[in-house]
Amino acid sequence: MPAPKHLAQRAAKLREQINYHNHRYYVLDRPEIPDSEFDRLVRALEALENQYPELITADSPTQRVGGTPLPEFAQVRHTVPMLSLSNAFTDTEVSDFVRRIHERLELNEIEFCAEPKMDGLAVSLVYERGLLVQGATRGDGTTGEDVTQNIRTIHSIPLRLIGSDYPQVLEVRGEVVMTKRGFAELNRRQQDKGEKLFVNPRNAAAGSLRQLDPRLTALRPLEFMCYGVGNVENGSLPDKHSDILQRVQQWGVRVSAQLEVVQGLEGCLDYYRRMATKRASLPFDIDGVVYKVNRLAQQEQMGFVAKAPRWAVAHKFPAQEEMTRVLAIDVQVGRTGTLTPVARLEPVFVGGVTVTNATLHNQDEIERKDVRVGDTVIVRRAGDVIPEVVGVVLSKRPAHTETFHIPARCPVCGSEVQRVEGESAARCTGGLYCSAQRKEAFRHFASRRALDIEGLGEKLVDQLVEKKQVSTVADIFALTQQQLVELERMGPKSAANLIEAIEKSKATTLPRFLYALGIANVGEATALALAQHFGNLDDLMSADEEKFQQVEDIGPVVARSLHTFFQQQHNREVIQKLVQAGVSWPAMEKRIVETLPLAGKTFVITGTLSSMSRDDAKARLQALGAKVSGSVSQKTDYLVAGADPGSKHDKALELGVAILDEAALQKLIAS
Ligand code: 5U1
Repeated sequence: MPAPKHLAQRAAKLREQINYHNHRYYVLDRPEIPDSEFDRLVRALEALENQYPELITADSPTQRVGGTPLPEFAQVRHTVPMLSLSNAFTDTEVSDFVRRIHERLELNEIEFCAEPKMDGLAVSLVYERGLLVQGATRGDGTTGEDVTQNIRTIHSIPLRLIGSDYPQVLEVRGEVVMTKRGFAELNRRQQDKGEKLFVNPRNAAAGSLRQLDPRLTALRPLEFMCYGVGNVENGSLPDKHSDILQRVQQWGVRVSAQLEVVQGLEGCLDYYRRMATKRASLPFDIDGVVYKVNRLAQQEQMGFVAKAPRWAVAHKFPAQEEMTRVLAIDVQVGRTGTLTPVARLEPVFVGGVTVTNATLHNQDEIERKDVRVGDTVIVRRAGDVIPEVVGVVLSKRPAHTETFHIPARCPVCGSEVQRVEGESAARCTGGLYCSAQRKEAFRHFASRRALDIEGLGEKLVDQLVEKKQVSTVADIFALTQQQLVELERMGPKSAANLIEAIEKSKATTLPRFLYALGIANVGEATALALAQHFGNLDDLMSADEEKFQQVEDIGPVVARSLHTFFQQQHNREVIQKLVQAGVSWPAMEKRIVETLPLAGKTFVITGTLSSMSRDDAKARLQALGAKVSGSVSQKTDYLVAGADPGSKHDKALELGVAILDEAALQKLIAS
């Protein structure tokens, strides 16, 4: 039975609505309705089409994903060849390009259309009477592959153009790309499934578009960005490139939001610099910018050279990826004992600098990428991000390479290396004994919130460690004025002051002492909770992981870290020496936190307090059982606001958090 007229009309209306919202969502990035509402429209159309298959049209939004995989892609001959672009790598080369245009056109001021050069895969889309009839890759510029079924799965490509004033045949050209975020999500999914990871968004886009099964392409987050038109029949277009792109955009095709009309060489170079600074924050990878003479009549006058137009040039950014060879893999020990494998590379110029090292992050990453000494690898340096190895070129792997493993013992101190379950990092358990961790451990030990040794700064620590005057933090207390005077920039007066500060630091508190030890994952709040729970150091040092987990907010990772630290003989010896040197603290009462007056309450402190420092206020609130957090959220009970409180105060007002001034805080503490 044919579909009744009103249902045919309803199907047409639904198609129109879905296409409208699809365009707002995928092309304009301005959705009007929630996803659930959009899904409802699609389901309604599907139901109608199931009941009356004759209502299905080629441009129906339900028909994006075709059914059957292809045996291979058919070849497509481009009606108008798809040209490539000449490249310019320096300002001088751009200046030469502009000069040649001035000479040929005998004009001094040229208008250019400047666009980002998307790092994707060039494709051609052919629309006949507004209907998408063909999608093809660029191929060699003359012949490409017919990827229509795959192209149809890309939501930012309209299956039918909007409006009616388009040419009868319109070929739109541009790049199929993947957003950086889409790429990261795709790789996460690949990793979860144990499948091969893609090296970069461009490879992922190319691989996705060349799937023989369009259902697979449909699962990939691909997008399309138009940069021009090819074959145009029976219809007219504006006489400037920028206006043509604007028209194409009005017909529903996505065009770069960064497109600009600029004047002359200065305008081009200024655009290049602005895009270079924006590059890292753009949603897509771009590898340069393109300048095109804007007026079509002038383009025609310029003509072509070989396979590239004389009226356009790609001004490339320094490459962010290059190939090089792994000479060695070293393991660095960081300030908290984390072991980081680092690839030593044959020097390579990438991202504007010469790179000789790249982080391999951790054992999981090494296994995932299977990087081996001798491998040829792709190194990436994007923006100011530290260089990383993104993948191995397996076809170039030499014979007899070996898989790399993080060593079982610390390469610096020989202590056991532990891999914490659920964490990708491997850690040296050497703690204060490990010289790689020592400088940082000294800095941390002497810092204001730890033992607070005034004058024992970074430079001094470096000298003391390098001159081997101290090997563990306990040695600080054996330093003499004579030893200190011999250090650079240390006069008798400063040496005497430092000795006095060291002496003064011996009288501390148990939470400060625990924090000063620099145990992995033990910050100030954890140190305080530990001190309050155990009350003394002996009980704490003999606790097992289970006992540690009984402390509020301590989970298995921190418990393991604490237990491991206190089980190491050298750490116990350092602690013993510190106590022997006179480091001491007043006895602490064991506290059952739940019984304290401010238990369960979360405070945030902001602004300047006049009667005490913020640290003091924090310590006093914590002593009453409160938690003190650094930022205001729904979980905050009170904001303590001193003078000039700033944005935390605004946020607290917004969330309806109770605000205490200094007087109210003092009253609370006193009561
Ligand atoms: N943005 C942009 N990319 N791109 C690539 N424009 C552009 N134009 C091209 C190519 C190959 O070619 C035309 C100038 C012919």
